[in-house]
Amino acid sequence: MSHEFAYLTQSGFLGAPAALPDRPYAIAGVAYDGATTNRPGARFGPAAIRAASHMLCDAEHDLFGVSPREVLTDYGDLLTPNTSLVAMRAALEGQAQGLLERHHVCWLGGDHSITLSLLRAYRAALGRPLALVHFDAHCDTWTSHAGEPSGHGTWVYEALTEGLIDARATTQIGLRSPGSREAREYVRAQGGSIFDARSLRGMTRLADLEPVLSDIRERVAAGGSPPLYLSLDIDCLDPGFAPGTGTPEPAGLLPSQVATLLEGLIGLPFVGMDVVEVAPAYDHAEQTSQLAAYFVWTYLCARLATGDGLDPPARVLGAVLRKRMR
Ligand SMILES: [Mn+2]
Repeated sequence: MSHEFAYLTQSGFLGAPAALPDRPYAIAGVAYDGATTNRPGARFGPAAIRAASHMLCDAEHDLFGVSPREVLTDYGDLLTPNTSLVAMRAALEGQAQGLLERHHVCWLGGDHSITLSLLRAYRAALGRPLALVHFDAHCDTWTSHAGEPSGHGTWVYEALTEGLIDARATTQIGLRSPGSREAREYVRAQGGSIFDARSLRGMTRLADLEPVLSDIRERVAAGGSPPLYLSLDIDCLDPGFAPGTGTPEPAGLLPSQVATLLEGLIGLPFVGMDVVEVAPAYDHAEQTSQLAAYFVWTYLCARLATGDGLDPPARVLGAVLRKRMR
């Protein structure tokens, strides 16, 4: 059976087959949107991102020259109730830990509240705080969710408070939403780094964006190379490119800026990533889900091409992967 035919008959991300425990990389959906503050619908994000990924065909990357198709499996959407945030988290954290101990996982949201559960699972599995690269229009360091303790805009604050991430090894990119200065600059006040959207206007070449990449590299090195997690809220992009999201903020990043940064983030100890807040009901021509799929694919190809991200917790030997790449 040719790959092309197999791809047409598989519904997983990039046509990946379901639930193969020996494959090093995995996709898992978290179809929860009960913690959104504005427009709901991100529960349909994972399905839309998977469908959009099929546009990438054989998935061979034009820069990295690799395809993740033969090393990828897709677990579908995890069994999480849409009843309450507490119930979702209780269901998600155990499933997430089981998957991330076996695979290098890309998680498809869902709203951004899922990331706190994922970071808790990584922190428990790894035994140390993580470094974080966080693309978003929003700081997500608010201390309450309309009077409740947790929502989709509080997870960075909670992750810092719980010691899940190392503030000095945390970088936020694309921030621009309204909010108090205290919330917007919280990560910087804790010792982390913020490249807001205004500071990146007009910076489209790799050379322009090199200071962002250098800052991340220096922070990870200074922290003793902690495991690095990428959380990519699709609303980091300008809504002209990515309208299909719950809390759009004008004057955002360009897709090419995000792609350049993802391509440049090689040689770093990544352990996983998520892309969140894709809400297909507000999308046009599937452009938001296509960008989300493109970014997950870019991330996977960067890891695969460079051998990043094969350290624990993924119980996968680099030799297995290199054999598959030959
Ligand atoms: Mn956001």
